[in-house]
Amino acid sequence: MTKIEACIFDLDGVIVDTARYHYLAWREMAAELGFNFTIEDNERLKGVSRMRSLEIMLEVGGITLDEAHKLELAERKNRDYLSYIEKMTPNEILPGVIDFLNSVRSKGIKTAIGSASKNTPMILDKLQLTSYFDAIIDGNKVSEAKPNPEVFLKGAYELGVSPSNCIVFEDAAAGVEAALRGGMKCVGIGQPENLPGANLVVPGFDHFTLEMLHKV
Ligand code: B16
Ligand code: MG
Repeated sequence: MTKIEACIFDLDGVIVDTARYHYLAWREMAAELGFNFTIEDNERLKGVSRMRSLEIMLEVGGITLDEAHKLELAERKNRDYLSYIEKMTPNEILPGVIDFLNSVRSKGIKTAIGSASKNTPMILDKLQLTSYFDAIIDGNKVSEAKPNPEVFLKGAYELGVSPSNCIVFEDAAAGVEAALRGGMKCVGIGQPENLPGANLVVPGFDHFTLEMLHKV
């Protein structure tokens, strides 16, 4: 049995459902560009960087643009996304998250965020969750996107815990792969068919307890 000393949480889709706001902003942009961007297409954007998300969205529409134009669109999408995020409140924290954070922290298990999002500090602030984490690694601190394990390895390093004693919670296939490549265990949040390789998949934290942590 592995001794779990740290829990590392992805943000979007694990702590809060920001995926729907990302989707609304990308869908509006696709509509302006003249094509339909479906909720199924949006699955491919989960866990990947802003620029890579734009490239996938343009690929779906069969559109090729130069770098300058892509940068402009990525910035515009982020402004639209932020207009949704600005209105977020702690009520949007996903069910069971606060109880789980409190229970692991009360046992001395460290907690970190490992997210691709450059908006992580603002989102945690809106949710009033910043103080629940001993380390916050986000898209501003990494150079390699998931499935590269950099974001989680930096989290383990900042916490002072060996990767083999960490467990990652992820809602995206790229994130599960990143955790496993980093030598960590991974609990998938969502549907098993979207999260191949995860050691366990649950629909959300209201289906996961402290007791289950040591059995993963
Ligand atoms: P931003 P996570 C990821 O966050 C999202 O899943 C992904 O859809 C998004 O493109 C990425 O953050 C970048 O977000 O535009 O806010 O920097 O799931 O790794 O917490
Ligand atoms: Mg995610």
